[in-house]
Amino acid sequence: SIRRITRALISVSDKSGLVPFAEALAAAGVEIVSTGGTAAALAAAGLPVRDVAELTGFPEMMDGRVKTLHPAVHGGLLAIRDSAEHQNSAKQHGIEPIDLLVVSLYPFEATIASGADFDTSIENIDIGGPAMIRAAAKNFDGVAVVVDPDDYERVLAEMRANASGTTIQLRRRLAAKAYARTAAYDAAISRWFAEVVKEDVPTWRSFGGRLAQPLRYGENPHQTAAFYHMAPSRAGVATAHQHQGKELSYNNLNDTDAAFELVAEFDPSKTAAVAIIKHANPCGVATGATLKDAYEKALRCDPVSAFGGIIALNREIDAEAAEAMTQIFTEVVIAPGASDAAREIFAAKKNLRLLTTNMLPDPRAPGLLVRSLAGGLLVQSRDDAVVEDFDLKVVTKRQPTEAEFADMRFAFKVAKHVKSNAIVYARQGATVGIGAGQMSRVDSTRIAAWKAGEAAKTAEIAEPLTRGSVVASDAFFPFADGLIAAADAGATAVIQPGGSMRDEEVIAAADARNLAMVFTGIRHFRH
Ligand code: 93A
Repeated sequence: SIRRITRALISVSDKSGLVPFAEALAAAGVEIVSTGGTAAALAAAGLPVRDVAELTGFPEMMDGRVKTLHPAVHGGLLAIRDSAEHQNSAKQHGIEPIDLLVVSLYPFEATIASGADFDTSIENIDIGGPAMIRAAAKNFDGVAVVVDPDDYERVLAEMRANASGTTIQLRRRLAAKAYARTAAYDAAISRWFAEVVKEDVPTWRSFGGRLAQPLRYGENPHQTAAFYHMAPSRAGVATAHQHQGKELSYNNLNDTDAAFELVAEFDPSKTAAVAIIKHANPCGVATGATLKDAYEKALRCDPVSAFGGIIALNREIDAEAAEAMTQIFTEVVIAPGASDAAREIFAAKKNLRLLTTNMLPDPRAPGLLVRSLAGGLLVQSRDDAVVEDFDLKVVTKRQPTEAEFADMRFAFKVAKHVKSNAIVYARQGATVGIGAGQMSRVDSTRIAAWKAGEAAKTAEIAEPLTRGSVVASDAFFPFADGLIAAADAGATAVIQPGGSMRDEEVIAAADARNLAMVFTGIRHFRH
């Protein structure tokens, strides 16, 4: 619904854009109430303004620490407009409604950035401002809250269009932004304070996490680390139950997450699937009729690397799969569940950590990924693209066979979970060669084929398993060389995003070797 603005409380440290905004409000007949410095700035510009002290009946005191912390202010912000009881209380106590709150907080972030001393930093922690912002945002149904001068024009535009009123849609958006502002503000304060008191692993972390597990160390023993849980929206490592084994380490947790996200790509009602992970990259992934079958196929891809690996499965683990997995040393096993018989088999391996989650995460679910870099955070939506949803375009003269199509989809799914540049050879629902994390695509292609050759030697197979395989590339081949290397290794079909300037050259090279190739139009970089 539309709510008319008749009274605004403006209390801003950042006074940019203040005067023209207040002028427009005054011209629309809005009464303006302000705190000391803001009121002075408005009065100096010749605008009518009421001092907040007049509203509260108290002067600003204690160096301004107490200015707006009063029922006359908070009642005016919090009273529910459509509640007779709230309106009665307001009337009884002489509380006037405030329909618009405009606050810019004490510049705490800028103060610490300037290298201010401890006492100055403390004095720049705003108390009354966040209290008002949170109150107004909670009462978004009746109050518009502005925490950023960039939003002044948006509010004025709505007021012009709605006879001095704002829409519920705008008020909700402003409320969401308001809570983001107070959260970020408190985050900055808590980060600074934790540094001052030198607390390495606080129980609550300013990004909204709660300490779940202090870790012995991080990626390396000289780094400190901890595992924090956020309000979980997906099944995964953070929601898993650990049945046995030592405490998980930082690297274990990271690898287990990579393994479980990968195996969750395979619908357990259609196929069993197993992924073996080392250093956050898969060293073998396979589907199969049973988990044991899938595990043995996955292991064959790179049995040397699989030692000490992390295994994820997409179904409840049965005894025969548990038996197969305990033949070599494994750090962690994660699955939606494990049968009693399987649990008993694992119990004999004291060091193996067994985790179950009850369910698989949905690969199509939305979500945000956050990574830190010096002085900032990179935030992106998770890669929720799933190959079954793509329109695969055949670009070669030869059409892929049904078997090639199935293996191409499988290989592309795996490639999504391999660090770039990623090349995955697959045959009969199993990876047979994986090239990860190389700076050039052609190197990944050659390394994957070379590893397949090594695996064939270990298994005493005459031919590397890349003969008659398909190959997936997480991004386009910039030149024909990578594709030619894959053809030389014995691949008969290629799946890749396409979109290179030299696509025609790459397609011609495929046609010349009778390869079938499809373009996905979707890229799966992962770093
Ligand atoms: O010290 S405070 O936390 N105590 C308060 O009651 C209070 N009310 C508003 N700081 C308070 N404010 C802040 O004062 C506002 O958030 C704003 O940043 C600043 C505006 O002060 P002035 O109008 O005097 O420049």
